[in-house]
Amino acid sequence: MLKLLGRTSSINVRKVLWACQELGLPLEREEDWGLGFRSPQAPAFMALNPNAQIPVLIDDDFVLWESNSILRYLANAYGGEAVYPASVRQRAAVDQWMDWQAVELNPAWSYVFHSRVRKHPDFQDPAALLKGQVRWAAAMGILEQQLCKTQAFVAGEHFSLADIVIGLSVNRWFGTPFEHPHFPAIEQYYQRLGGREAFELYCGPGQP
Ligand SMILES: N[C@@H](CCC(=O)N[C@@H](CS)C(=O)NCC(=O)O)C(=O)O
Repeated sequence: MLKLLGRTSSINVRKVLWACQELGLPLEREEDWGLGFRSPQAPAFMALNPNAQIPVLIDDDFVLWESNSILRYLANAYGGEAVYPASVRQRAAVDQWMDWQAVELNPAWSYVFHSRVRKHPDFQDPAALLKGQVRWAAAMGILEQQLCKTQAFVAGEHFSLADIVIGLSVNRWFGTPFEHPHFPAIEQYYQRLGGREAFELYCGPGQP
């Protein structure tokens, strides 16, 4: 049985939950790790992930961290070709958008999210907040262009792992209160994802 460590309020934990739902994989979850629960700095947790971060996946004696790597592992190990295509180029496109989410988009929202959602006292500088909003919107502008091209999903006409990580990121965009620029293709994409069962479970009000 697959086991997942991490609180469901974490966007990175919800990536794994969404992927398991798409792949029809049963999952046992240890809720009480992360912000508001047991600290991932605990030696028992750090023995699993030295970064002291959630999520961590345990599959028998195999331990894996980094949410996007976990998604790729699940698709590779459990017949996920429908969401992680075998074709080298199609797969590379999925990887590209997953990596972009992790290294470009995720850092772009950091200040605004900590300020407006977490309401962290260290993230309340108005100039830095404005700068963060501009940076986040610029990254979302890149996504808008891509969705204008595909008119469907992030890496093309079919739903893929990239849509799990980008879908949750778009959900965070709409769930973070500030004046958003209007991105029609992203709005349509968000509605398109709304037809999926996992989206109803892991996105939406109260789960930015
Ligand atoms: N690159 C990592 C980032 C993981 C990450 O930032 N996890 C956050 C939650 S989203 C965390 O562990 N926060 C500390 C905590 O909840 O105590 C991944 O994608 O798995």
